[in-house]
Amino acid sequence: MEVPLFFCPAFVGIVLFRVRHQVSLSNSHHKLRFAAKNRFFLRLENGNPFKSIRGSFRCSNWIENYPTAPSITQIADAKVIYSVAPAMGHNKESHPECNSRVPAIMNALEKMELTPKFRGSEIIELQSLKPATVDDIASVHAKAYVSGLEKVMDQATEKGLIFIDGSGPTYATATTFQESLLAAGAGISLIDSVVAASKVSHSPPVGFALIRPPGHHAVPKGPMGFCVFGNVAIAARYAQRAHGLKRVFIIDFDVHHGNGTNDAFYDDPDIFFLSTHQDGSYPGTGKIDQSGHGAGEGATLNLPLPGGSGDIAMRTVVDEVIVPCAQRFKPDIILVSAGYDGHVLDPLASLQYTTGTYYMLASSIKELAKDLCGGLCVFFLEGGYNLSSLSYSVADSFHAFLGEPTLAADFDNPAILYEEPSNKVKQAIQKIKHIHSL
Ligand SMILES: *[C@@H]1O[C@H](CO)[C@@H](O)[C@H](O)[C@H]1NC(C)=O
Ligand SMILES: CC(=O)N[C@H]1CO[C@H](CO)[C@@H](O)[C@@H]1O
Ligand SMILES: [Zn+2]
Repeated sequence: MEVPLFFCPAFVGIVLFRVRHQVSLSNSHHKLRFAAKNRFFLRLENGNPFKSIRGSFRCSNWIENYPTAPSITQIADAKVIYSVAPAMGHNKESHPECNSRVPAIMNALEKMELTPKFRGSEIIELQSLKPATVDDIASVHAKAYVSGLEKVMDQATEKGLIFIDGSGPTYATATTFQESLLAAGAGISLIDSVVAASKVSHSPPVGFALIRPPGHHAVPKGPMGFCVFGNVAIAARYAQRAHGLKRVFIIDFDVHHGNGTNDAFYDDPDIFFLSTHQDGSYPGTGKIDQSGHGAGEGATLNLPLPGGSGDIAMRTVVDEVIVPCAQRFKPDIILVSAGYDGHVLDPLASLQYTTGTYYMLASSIKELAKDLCGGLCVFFLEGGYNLSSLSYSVADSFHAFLGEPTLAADFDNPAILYEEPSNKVKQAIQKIKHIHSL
């Protein structure tokens, strides 16, 4: 295999080069083969490979000329800033968490004219991404896990694909370690950008990290449920450490419970974790009475919603739970674990959110950040496994960030919806309001 990305100490200064990434792997049982069509564009500077790489990564469809990094004024004038880390080498055939997810989103953004090419200064793609450092990752995960994962990369290279023990099956390939560092780094870079923009503007752009592998199930001591590193949790710690943003409010609307994020901050009063998820879905954690521990008592809110809950339920949750809870907490920044697997068309769960629900969430959370923390807000891609509902929902979230009307009516088919379990939803909301005195 050929991944000549990280060992070019001879390059001095900044060099732009292109690599065709091609891997073919086999073991005695299966032959695994793929030739990722993506190309890596890396700028290498002299020195330690891990510290010196500024890798900007794009899939071949969107290759254009590279402008120099946007200035702070340019970022401050934008309404959306996104980063792309699609982890093309981290893939398993017919696995829902596959490498076509981010390209599908990019195609939809392109088709709906929601890229910088069509929107000029309103939408910026952050192209100079740094992988997260081991220290960044170790702010959330055990160092032994990080070094252990790096070590098993040899085995993954040899076998093509491995499953990591005890991880509620999470696969790894030869590139998983590096690509997971890049995903976490793509989130961190957005934190830097929106914070810098907020110093010169009262309405900095909303950030969106279009990254994988996802992160919210990854627990401090290991990977779990398709997730390798807790991207949102790592970004929360980074925001505190690098920018003095002490109080972080994390909203997780993925259909599954973000148990990794939950565990990372369970006894931390400064990081509020609020998760809505389908009751009884993977991994079965996030019960309504799990509300934090010790000094962090009350700074975790878990709201399991009954199967079939949809747009009406989520609108009520926003008004009666998310908004009052954030207002009371008074965050310095809002981070979002944005999973799109609660969509009615998603194959992995059975909630009934629609494109319109995701537009409403994006728009409400953006307003909340504007009211409470100078507009500081970054979304992180988590789940979402129907490529079309995933990509249209992300695109319509962009419309919300731009302050433009929703196009949900073009995508949503009300005929496939059935009646929401409104009594059960009402009971769950009453109960959570009681537990958290909302
Ligand atoms: C995704 O949604 C489309 C409708 O937009 C549907 O035709 C397709 O079967 C769905 N795919 C999966 C994997 O659920
Ligand atoms: C909140 C919670 O129950 N978290 C669990 C997430 O999964 C890990 C690994 O199985 C458990 O150790 C945690 O207790
Ligand atoms: Zn999920």
